[in-house]
Amino acid sequence: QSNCNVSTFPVKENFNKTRYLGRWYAMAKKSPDSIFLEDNIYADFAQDDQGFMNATARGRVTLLENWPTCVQMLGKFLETSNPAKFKLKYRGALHYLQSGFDDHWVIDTDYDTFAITYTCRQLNDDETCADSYSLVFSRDPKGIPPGVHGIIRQRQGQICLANKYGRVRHEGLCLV
Ligand code: AZE
Repeated sequence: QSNCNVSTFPVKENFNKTRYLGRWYAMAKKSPDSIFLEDNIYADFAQDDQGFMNATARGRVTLLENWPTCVQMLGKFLETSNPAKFKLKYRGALHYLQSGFDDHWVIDTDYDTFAITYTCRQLNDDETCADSYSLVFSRDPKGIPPGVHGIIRQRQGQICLANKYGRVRHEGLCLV
């Protein structure tokens, strides 16, 4: 909590891609400064024939005023020397949606119930983060088991985002 230099943030040790695959529902989020997925957010992770992890994220975004619509975003995870730190190349399934290239760090996961991810889009000169987003994922859309709430809270503090999260509503919208 005291050191908010992003290079000191913990990430999952010996991250195992295979165990991470499948569907994750976002239960809480800290949004970046610009437009982002709002609610009913979930992502399906898979591995391509070259071994790269990819994901399809879905959720609602308000593109026109007062008109939230389901969007589909496609992401490919490029690997770095740290197995829990990826470069996420993403684009909208429809051309007018956003595309970009983000860091994507898996801060922690037990593969079976929860995951917490972190992205810093803009570093300050002192290597604290000026524009970040973070998602708390659950395998179960109904919620995360109480037994792991403590570890998630601890990680949120370690990435300097304690109390910065909002709940992600799930109403079964955008599901396929
Ligand atoms: C993420 C993890 C799974 C794959 C992808 C992710 C990122 C998605 C976005 C979406 C932005 C949408 C906007 C729509 C108008 C992190 C959920 C692709 C960055 C702004």
